[in-house]
Amino acid sequence: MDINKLMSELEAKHPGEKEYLQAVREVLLCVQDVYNQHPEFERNKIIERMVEPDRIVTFRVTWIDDKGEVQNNIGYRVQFNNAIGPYKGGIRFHASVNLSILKFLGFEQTFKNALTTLPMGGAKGGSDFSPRGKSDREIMRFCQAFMLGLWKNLGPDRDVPAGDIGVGGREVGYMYGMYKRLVNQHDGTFTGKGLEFGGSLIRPEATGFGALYFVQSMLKEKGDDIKGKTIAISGFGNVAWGAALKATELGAKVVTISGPDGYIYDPAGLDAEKINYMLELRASGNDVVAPYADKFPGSEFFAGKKPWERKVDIALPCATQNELNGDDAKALVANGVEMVAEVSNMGCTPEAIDTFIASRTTYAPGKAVNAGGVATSGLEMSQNAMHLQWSAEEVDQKLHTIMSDIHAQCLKYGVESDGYINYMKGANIAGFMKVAHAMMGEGVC
Ligand code: 2IT
Repeated sequence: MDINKLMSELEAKHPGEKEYLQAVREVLLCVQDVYNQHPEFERNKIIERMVEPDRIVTFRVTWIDDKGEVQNNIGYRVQFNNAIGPYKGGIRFHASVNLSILKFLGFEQTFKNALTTLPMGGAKGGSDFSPRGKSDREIMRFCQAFMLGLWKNLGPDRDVPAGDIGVGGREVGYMYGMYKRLVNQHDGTFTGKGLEFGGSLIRPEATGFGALYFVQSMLKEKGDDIKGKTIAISGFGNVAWGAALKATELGAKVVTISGPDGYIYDPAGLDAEKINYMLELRASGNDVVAPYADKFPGSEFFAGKKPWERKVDIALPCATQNELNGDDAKALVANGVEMVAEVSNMGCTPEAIDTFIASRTTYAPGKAVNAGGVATSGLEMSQNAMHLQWSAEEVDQKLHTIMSDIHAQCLKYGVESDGYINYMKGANIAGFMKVAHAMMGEGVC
């Protein structure tokens, strides 16, 4: 594999798609050695086929706001790879959404879904629509208009979307409701649905819970335990909430959360009331965390800053891509951080990852750490297909098993000669091998 040649060809074909090119480069660097041991991959142009999405659907989303004005947004669905199973992946509503971001997410999703052990291909969708400050009716009208553009490409064995940034249970409900009307079938296409209409117990918690189970596995591997550890979390959405909930339950102390406005430092640590308050902050639709400091004395708000300047044992980026850069990584390492687990997709920049690996800081990538979310989506699909509903205990137990299986896959391919576990390498190779073998088995098509 000639990475420089592959990358310059991709850059020429897709100029300026920086997040997509970043995600591809990371995977290529990790898999090149294994790839070179398989001349049949090269002969079948596996990598050239894998880095290109199967299909991209783009559509205009027109809706009417509360003032009666016509609004236009762009909708996308990137169906990346369905070698392993039907396309599966979330939908993101955020002003920053563009094709590069959705392609990087769809690409990552393909390997992540492979790691879950469940039969799911990779996809991602979304819109540049910003939910910030929108009324409930506006959100509903937007979701319905979005579905009008996308429904024909979906189906339980074709493509099953879910939530992501800006898309939670409410938005999934509005989209699924419209989809159901259009196809005249209640076929479960969408995960993260309400419990009354096919949703799975534990799905809202699953990304954060799964991440903490993965962190527990990593700590156990080092002969360590999570009890008493201090944790910096970024973000305050669904993922940060689930992570804070489980970390606290396991006896760790979460001392930060953050938003686009800055971060909160709460030396006393989050508790049940404070974690619930995250949901209130989110539901306000204002996308800010500053009010936390007014509500909980002893905590402090740092405007325009990121939580990575704090001395903590474990850092859990839970907000968005590239939220932790090289300087942030240096600050964390200088403060003696023991472990960094990306809960957001591609939460760390390449410079940050290099810093962690060079300093032998335990670091794990999003596609391993946050796979519990989509894994539980896979469990929701199974329940829908069987027309039944599992108990929370049953789902949680399966989630546990899947996360330790992912950890084992990382170990299989990620242990370096000095004993350092390179989780990035392990996760990328394990995910890649499964997709590559599936593609080989299905022939050149
Ligand atoms: O990034 C992700 O894995 C998700 N947003 C969840 C995808 C899913 O289909 O549950």
